Amino acid sequence: MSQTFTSTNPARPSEVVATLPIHTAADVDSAVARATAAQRQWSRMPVPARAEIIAAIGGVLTQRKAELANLVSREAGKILVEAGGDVQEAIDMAHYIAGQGRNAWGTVHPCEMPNKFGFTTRHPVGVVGMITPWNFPVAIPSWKIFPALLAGNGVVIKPSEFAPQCCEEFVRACTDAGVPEGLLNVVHGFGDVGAALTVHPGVRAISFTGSVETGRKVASAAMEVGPKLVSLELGGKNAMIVMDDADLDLVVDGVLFGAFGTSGQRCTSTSRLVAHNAIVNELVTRVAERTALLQLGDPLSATTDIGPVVTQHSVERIHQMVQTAIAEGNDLVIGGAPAHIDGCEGGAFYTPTILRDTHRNSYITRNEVFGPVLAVMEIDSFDSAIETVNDCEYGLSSSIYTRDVNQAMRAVHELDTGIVYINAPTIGAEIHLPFGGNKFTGNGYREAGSRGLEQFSETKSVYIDYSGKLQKAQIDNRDAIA
Ligand code: UN1
Repeated sequence: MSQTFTSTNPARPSEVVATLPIHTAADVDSAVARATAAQRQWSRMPVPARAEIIAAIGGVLTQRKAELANLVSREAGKILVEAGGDVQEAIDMAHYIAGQGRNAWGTVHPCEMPNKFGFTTRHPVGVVGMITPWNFPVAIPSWKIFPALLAGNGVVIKPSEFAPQCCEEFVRACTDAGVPEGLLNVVHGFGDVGAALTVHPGVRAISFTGSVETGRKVASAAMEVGPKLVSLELGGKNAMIVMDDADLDLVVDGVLFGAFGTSGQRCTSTSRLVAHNAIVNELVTRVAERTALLQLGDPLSATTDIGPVVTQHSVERIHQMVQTAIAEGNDLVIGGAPAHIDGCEGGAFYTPTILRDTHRNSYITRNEVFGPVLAVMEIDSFDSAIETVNDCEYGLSSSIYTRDVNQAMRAVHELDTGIVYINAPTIGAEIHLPFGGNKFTGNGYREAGSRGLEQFSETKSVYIDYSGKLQKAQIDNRDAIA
């Protein structure tokens, strides 16, 4: 009988959501063996046939959307509309990836010499190991699992111990829709299970989403035993620029959603507000007024705007970071305290928090909080805004509010982030565009969109010579021309 652990409701920790096994390295071994055995057959199926199964998963998820959203809300603490969005993102991903199964699978190229041409095609890597976070417990597994399956791989996924049941139910939807037995496996537990998966010789690619600290360990451990493809999707310290010509009504709505949506626990959450000094006072006043009206509470209740953060430990960490900012001289505008909610005993609630007078070297503008905390910085020009945003070790998402199209387009070129929004907050990426970032945010891969298959497939370049003679590249064609 294996040992077990429980996942609990962040809003009411006494409520156990699920009890799951703590898997061991031996369980990881069997999961990889099952995936390896099933992958052979799967990789021989035509890509459009694999795509049809992924489309069917989209159908099952659609039928189960309400039920799954309820689980996401109870296990990850998201308010219901956002929990529905999490599931919807996986549905969108299923249909997008299914479509890619009937799309180009490579490129065709003319060759240097007559009667010869070249093309590229994709091949599966084999078995892919995935380590996923709790903050998008359905969407993020879908970004990884669907392209990995389409590319012809087997999968072993280790979800976060804080949202394991969401992954279980997601994988159940996949197998109910026709994913063959053994191809897609879940292992549960803590860091040592992720570590066993990372270094497993049968795992040819590792796809990790989480903190920079763990990402570093995953990458170095994987490369020690490599060769492996390692794709990392790590932190962010996303900034929103507000210029003096911005539509402030629009900005206020955008700040509230970007900074406090999902309790600030998206990799893409707006955590720096880089505001022009001509409008900063009015903007902060208006955002603070609206923040004061936000209802913190049970995420299952329709009147709640902001749910809990993931754990009590997270509350303590966030509070510690806010205290450090205040001790450094930053001005607390609103929030800055854990909260108690009636009917949610022991719930992990933190009040939405705004800090002012922060600058480029402040602790709070350089470190990812992963909670509802916004640091306001003042700038006096477009150039200083860009410099301020780019002076950061992360490069995931950024945004600019301006009515000046020239300024907006310059920002697109100059912001050093993988995602840029114009007149919208830093969150809300759609799955048919590549998702990911620069600098410490990742290692060059992108998830979803046209590049989503890259981390799960190898490109093969093929040359076909039908001239019936030996043709020497770089040599014969030159002779012919001379
Ligand atoms: C994440 O925070 O890890 O762009 C993913 C967004 C969502 C995905 C966020 N569609 O905000």
